[in-house]
Amino acid sequence: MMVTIILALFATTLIQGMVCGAVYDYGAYDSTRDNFRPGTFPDDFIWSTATASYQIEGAWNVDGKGESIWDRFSHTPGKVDRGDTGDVACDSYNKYREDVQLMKAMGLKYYRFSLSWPRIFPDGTVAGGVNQAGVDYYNNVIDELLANGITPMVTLYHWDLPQALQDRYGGWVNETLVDHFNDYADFVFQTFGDRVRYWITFNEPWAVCVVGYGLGFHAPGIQDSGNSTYLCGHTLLKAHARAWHSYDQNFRRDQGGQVSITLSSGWTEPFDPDLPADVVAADRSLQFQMGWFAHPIYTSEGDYPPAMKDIILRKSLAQGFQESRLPKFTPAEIANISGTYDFFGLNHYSSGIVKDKVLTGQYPVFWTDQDLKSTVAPEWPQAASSWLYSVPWGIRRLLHYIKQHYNDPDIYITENGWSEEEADPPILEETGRLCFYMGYINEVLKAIDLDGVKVRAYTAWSLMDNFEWAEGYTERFGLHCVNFTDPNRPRTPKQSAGFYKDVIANNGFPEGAEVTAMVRSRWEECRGGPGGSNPSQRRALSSLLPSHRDVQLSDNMYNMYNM
Ligand code: GBH
Repeated sequence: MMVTIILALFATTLIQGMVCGAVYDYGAYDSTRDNFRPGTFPDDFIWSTATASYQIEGAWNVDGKGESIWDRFSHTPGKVDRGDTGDVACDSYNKYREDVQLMKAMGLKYYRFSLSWPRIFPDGTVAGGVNQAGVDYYNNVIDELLANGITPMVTLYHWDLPQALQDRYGGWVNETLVDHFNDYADFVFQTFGDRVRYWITFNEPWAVCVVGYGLGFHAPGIQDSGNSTYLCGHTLLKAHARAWHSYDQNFRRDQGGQVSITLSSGWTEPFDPDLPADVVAADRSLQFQMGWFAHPIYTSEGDYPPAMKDIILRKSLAQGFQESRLPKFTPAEIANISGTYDFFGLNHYSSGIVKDKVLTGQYPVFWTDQDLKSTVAPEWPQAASSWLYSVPWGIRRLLHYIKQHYNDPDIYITENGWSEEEADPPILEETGRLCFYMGYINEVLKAIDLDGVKVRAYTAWSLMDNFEWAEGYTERFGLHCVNFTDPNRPRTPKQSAGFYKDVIANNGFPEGAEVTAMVRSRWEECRGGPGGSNPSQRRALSSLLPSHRDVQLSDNMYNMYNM
């Protein structure tokens, strides 16, 4: 182990000069990092909450709706925990009026939800015919929101592809879907655009392609990491750009709305900020999460991030491929995709710590393409979801990174949230979520006030407990609890719903407000975490590393160094 570290330190001095330009100022020693900052958000700041069609609607085969890939997937034994399905979910197909009242009670002025493509076009195509009952349903939802003073923000694709398009074309690996998506987008702009001003084409292309077409943990369940993953991303970028241009050319003038995409990214911190290789690896990790889609859309040079192009080409050739497994855009395509945004939609939840690590393998795999190992710090509290840790300052750094790298866009945080386990009786005094929202919302305020990031919206995921994809109903992200064993699916506010309501009412944390006093009184308690299990090993390793590191080492990291 010593040898590895000494070699790594030696390599550092060699490449130091070369990578300086790429080194990001992590603000690692920023004294404001862990302190609560009172203050209010800009006057027109948007407070929102979000859901997605398959996760809440139910009514999977009702009133002419077509089958989606998530219907098929959840009905396939072994794909979802306990065999849970979205057949009924929160029954929002029938209970949307009640949902709107929940939002109204919290003082929400915006709601982000998604349309089920196969509810509108049962076989995914215009030629196959429109399902009027589906159109009526969304008209009702939109009208009900507006009647209650709530502005709709609509996602066109939150993962429920018409199964017919999967069967006929193989789904997103096939570029034919660009046309079909454009037809669908055109129809919804035309049909709902008189009342909807905020559109999101795709929710999290990363998850669609990595989890759906790479790992296969999500529908359509294809396991082809490192090939289909990139083909899928290629199609989604083209489909997004095509729909954006359609809106721009055909609807923007009359409707005056905005169209963008929502990307998900964690924040990544280098394992050792003094090792340039780790700093570059942390950046590379962001490129494989966010840059993959953000670089083509949000930079003026467009195209995939250079770091991704270089490494995937190198790996592909070493594996005997004739060319890179990452598809190429033509110059015309690059120009066509660059600039297709009106804001930056961001879903952010968690952070990681990244170490540079050469990974070799005969087969193409999205993960080994990245040459890094990722871990977490022991003091980071963990949610019920295996991938979710509370690292409030991570969101501030990520927001700052987006400002610096992607043209200082208006940023709409379209999701941020925390899960607890399903429990009987349900957990309504959920300290974990309360602490998460306190910390993250306060860091967003710092990003606006101290870093000048143009954050325009904050959206809590989720309005209520819902179908958490492959985890079914075992993980709960709601501000409201939903009882899924009761046919009426009653909703009950959790403590965090009351907290969010107070934050909205005060537009943040003004001095003198009750909510501000409450946050102050619980701030220290919220910063505590469970801690790691093997402190002596960590100390031993810590002593080998720079003393000013601002995260502790987890056992996981210790193992990482030992590999
Ligand atoms: C969001 O994705 C989704 O947009 C939303 O629908 C969902 O309910 C919410 O998160 C909570 O999960 O174990 O390798 O399969 C957040 C980003 C991407 C995190 C997929 C979990 C699964 C990783 N998610 N990821 S894996």
